[in-house]
Amino acid sequence: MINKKIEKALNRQVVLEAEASQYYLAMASWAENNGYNGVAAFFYRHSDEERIHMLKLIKYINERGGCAEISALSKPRAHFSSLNDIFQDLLKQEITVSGEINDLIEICLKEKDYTTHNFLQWYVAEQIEEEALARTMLDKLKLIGSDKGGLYLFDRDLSTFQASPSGDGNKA
Ligand code: OFO
Repeated sequence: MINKKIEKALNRQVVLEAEASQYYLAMASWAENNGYNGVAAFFYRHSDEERIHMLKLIKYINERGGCAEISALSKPRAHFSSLNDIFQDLLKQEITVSGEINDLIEICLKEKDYTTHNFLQWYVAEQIEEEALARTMLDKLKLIGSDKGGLYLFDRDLSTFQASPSGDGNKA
């Protein structure tokens, strides 16, 4: 059984994962409307993965005797100036989520909730992967610069690129 502090902290994480899913959906839509269909496919998949992360939390809260809350979400940013802009935002978002996961881990330790602490290790590993991925994409874009051929290939490669190899939430 989780205590109220843990329940509240986990419910906050539900919101963050849901918002991440919405942010990436907005990024996918922008990319699709700007001719980057590969980047759009990447963000549509990433958005789905974040939703799975959210669902995993909801099920955990309920299974452990808590009550998962479904909250209103903030409106995501809809316009971006470039692919670099979008991937900068992706990195920023993932860094924020990593920080929140670390805070959650700290609360678990304070509350001596080792079961939730253990459950959250999957999220810790996931965040490391996702931050690294965003940095790799930014490095690639830096190399490409304004080369149109390079941007074409970048977009094409992303159409089949898995946002996170373990991001389906089922391999935890
Ligand atoms: Fe939910 O994995 Fe990133 O945010």
